[in-house]
Amino acid sequence: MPGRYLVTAALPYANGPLHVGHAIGAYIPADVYCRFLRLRGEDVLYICGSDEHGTPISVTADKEGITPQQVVDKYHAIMVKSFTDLGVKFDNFSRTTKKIHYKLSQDFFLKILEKGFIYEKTVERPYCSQCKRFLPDRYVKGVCPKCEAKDQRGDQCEKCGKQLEPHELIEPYCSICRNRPEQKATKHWFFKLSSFEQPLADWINGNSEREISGNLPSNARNFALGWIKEGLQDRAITRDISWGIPVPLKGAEGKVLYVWFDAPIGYISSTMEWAEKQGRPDEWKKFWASKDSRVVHFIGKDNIPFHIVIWPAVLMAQGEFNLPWQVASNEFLNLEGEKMSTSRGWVLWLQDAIDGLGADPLRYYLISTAPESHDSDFSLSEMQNKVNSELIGTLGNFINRVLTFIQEKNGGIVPKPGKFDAEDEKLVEVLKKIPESVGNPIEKFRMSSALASLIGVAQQGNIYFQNKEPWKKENNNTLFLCANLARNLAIAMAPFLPFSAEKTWSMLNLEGSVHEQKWENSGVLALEAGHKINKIATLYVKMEDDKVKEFEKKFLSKKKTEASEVKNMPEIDYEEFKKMDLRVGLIKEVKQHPNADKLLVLQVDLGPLGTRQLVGGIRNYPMESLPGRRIIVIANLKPAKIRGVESQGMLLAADEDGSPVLLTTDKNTKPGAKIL
Ligand code: B3M
Ligand code: ZN
Repeated sequence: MPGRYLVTAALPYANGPLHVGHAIGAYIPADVYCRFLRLRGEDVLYICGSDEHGTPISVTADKEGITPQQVVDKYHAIMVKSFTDLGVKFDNFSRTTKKIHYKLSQDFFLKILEKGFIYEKTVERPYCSQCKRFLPDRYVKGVCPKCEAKDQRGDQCEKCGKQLEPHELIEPYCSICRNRPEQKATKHWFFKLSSFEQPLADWINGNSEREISGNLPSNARNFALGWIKEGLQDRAITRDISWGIPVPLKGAEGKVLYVWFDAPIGYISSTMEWAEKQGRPDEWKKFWASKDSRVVHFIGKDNIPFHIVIWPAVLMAQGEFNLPWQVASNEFLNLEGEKMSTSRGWVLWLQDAIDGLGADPLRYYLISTAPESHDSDFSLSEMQNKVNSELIGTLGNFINRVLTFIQEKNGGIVPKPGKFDAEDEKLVEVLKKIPESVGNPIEKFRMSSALASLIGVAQQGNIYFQNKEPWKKENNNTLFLCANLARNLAIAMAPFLPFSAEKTWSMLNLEGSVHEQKWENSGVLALEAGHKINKIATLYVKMEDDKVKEFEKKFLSKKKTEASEVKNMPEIDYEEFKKMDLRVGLIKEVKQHPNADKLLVLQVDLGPLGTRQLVGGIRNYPMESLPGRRIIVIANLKPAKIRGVESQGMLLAADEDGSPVLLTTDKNTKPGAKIL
């Protein structure tokens, strides 16, 4: 009987484009897994969606000067395009801002509350008196209490992975205005995580009655068991921000569910949405509420705490849905030997990589270097080598060489074989073993070994073809077997290289789609004598040096160039500097720029110089927080029109990762005071 699998990949935050690390962290391996399971005839759903709540979204909205809704609409669309172009094929890609998700998340909350695992408590939380708001999660930064790394966000330390509550940070500061927050009382709802230490340990060790899970990867298992050993603390699952799912209770106005409470519920609500789209609204139950279904999550290692501790505990508390059967947790992908960092700009964006390097070659390289058991590295020159020698030189070469030969020397007809000799038999053995040699590692979530096996088979094919030298004397057996091997490779390629597998299938002039075949049939001799193949097309384009250089210059060396620009900055002498008239200004009034979302129009008191109108790109500051602040102004800059509004000078701000931070004075200096 076929199995049933509900496969998910972490819901990406819709607050920026995806980079290649995201792609290989979850989406590609889950896609390989699902395509493989489907070929094997299993009942499988690949479910995902964008994660559209929480401070990751609202902080981005503040930064870009647009609304959170505009942020998620923009990046949801960008992500969908990248997934489509990369051949990552979901059965449903939902959004956590959908009604169905709001309802399910609120139902989860109420059910767990009713079961006594959620309670209310008034606690002190960081509050910024300057921005006039509480500072949950990413609104506050400081030193990690565990590893002492600086500038860590209030939700999780990037360095050691520790889950944090904002008030635990040492030397906290407001991530928007850098003010030191005060502590202010506020009411929140807490999830009794502490009640689940034993059930979680049992589940992780595979001793739980409710689920099988002895096969969690060791990185995930060790982290979770270590955390449980330290003792699990109850956690607030509500927040004081306006962007999110409202807490469905009287007296909870202005509070929303914590994004990490609602996001994993998105796996279920997205499945429900899928079922509705099928016109069979109850169909989701066979995946989530049936003993014979396996829930498999694919995630990056930073999401381990949530998927192996908090999410299963929430599911246990709720009680109606399957626990994860497997949580395939990938390590990180570095870029050219350095840790990727969106804020520092050291990333390779997925869309740039797909457009510049091609979807299948990119999938090939990423899978072959997948960070499955340790961090790995994306290196463009390594990609060039691997793509040219393995993907093209071995796999592509076998298929193209064999099919071109049949086309040119045998009129495109697969010949009738005679009796096989020992070498023929050896190749038949290799061919018969494809379903296991490539399939078994996929089942064990070892996608890179599976891909290496596939290349190994193509390599055997090349050696055989070369030894047989069918160009010297006619050899029907060789052409027959190689044509069959090409067909079987197309099926075995399909999970990894969906586009070129389909292309191979159509060159072979076979019916239907390669993605609708049976995996076992990659191990049989199914192509019959007399079959006529199609015209040959090139499967892959070689990665030539000049193209690679161009790509590297455009997308990778930018940061290096920026660094060298700093080094080569020209010096100026004091006389030149003295020409600048810098003054202290006092902000009187602030208005939105009529023609530009990201700009503000300020009336600034410069004392003896009078009131000046300035246009500034500081939309990341809440408007109401600005009047009364002191800023530094270049007072003798020639007035200029900025998007139709005159600016009579310029305010100074520091550039923190693209987000301006205002320069101000140490004391309440009088307006117009000169900067010495
Ligand atoms: N959005 C974090 C991330 O994108 C988060 C995952 C949610 S999975 C339920 O890494
Ligand atoms: Zn602040």
